[in-house]
Amino acid sequence: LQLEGRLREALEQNQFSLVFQPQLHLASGKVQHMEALLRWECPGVGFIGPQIFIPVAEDLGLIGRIGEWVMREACREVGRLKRLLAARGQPVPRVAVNVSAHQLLDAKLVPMVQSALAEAGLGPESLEIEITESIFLNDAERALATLEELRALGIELAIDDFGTGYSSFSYLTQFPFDRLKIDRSLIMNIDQPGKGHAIVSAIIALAHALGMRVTAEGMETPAQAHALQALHCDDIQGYGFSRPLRPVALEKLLLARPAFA
Ligand code: G
Ligand code: G
Ligand code: MN
Ligand code: NA
Repeated sequence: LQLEGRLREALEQNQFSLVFQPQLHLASGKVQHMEALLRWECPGVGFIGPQIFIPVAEDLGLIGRIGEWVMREACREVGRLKRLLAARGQPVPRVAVNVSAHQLLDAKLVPMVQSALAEAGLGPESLEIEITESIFLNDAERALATLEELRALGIELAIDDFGTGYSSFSYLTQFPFDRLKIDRSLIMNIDQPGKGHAIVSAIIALAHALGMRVTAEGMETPAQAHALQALHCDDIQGYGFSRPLRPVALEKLLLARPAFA
């Protein structure tokens, strides 16, 4: 496959970049979190989505190096923002970084994350790690040990895409998550009366009862935002609040809309 050869060159040739999607904290109206999302601009092809190239990178054994680049770049950018916002007396939002199954089973992950934070001048309170449920199908015990190590450092953990394919309620009691992210497919129908609303309502209540905060993904309309607010969802992420942003645009949004102020 041609994609494979291209992917091998992508890191050396600086073809990766990050965008950041802010999440709106409903109770305060502030941005307290944002998700870092990887972008690959392949010369002569254009942007290729992570849902296409991440699985290829995993198969090629490249995900460790790509994941490390993402972690260091996300921390570096947030460190820069932290200093900029501090000059205005504003705290920096926490950045959520997606970590794949392969990374979680790599013994070098924890020291790598620690050094990424230290080099960026950030504490663990600036980082959240997002993982999808499917990772636990591989080696649940090792995954759990790594997650507990990260959490002991003060890094928050989020379970991503909740409500899709591999959902299992047992993960919620077995693993130490601070946050549950409800998948976009469930948020789409939340403003319609009926089953869609009932399911999201029940997931939010369950997450809160288990001591987790909740982010709704893929909020696109004001009606969805209002429905989520009525259900006491904590944060919302979606095009209806903000698209993923380049660092310059993110900086502008955060300066105009002080977090926690
Ligand atoms: O940004 P976009 O909506 O195209 O992302 C599609 C999928 O790719 C999402 O499931 C997202 O979690 C995943 N993704 C985006 N960036 C990263 C990354 O840096 N690492 C990993 N492992 N997955 C990512
Ligand atoms: O699986 P994960 O949650 O990491 O996926 C995040 C992906 O969802 C990103 O690729 C982002 O671009 C996309 N996304 C974020 N908000 C919306 C939205 O409101 N609508 C749609 N269709 N996609 C969204
Ligand atoms: Mn995610
Ligand atoms: Na998701």
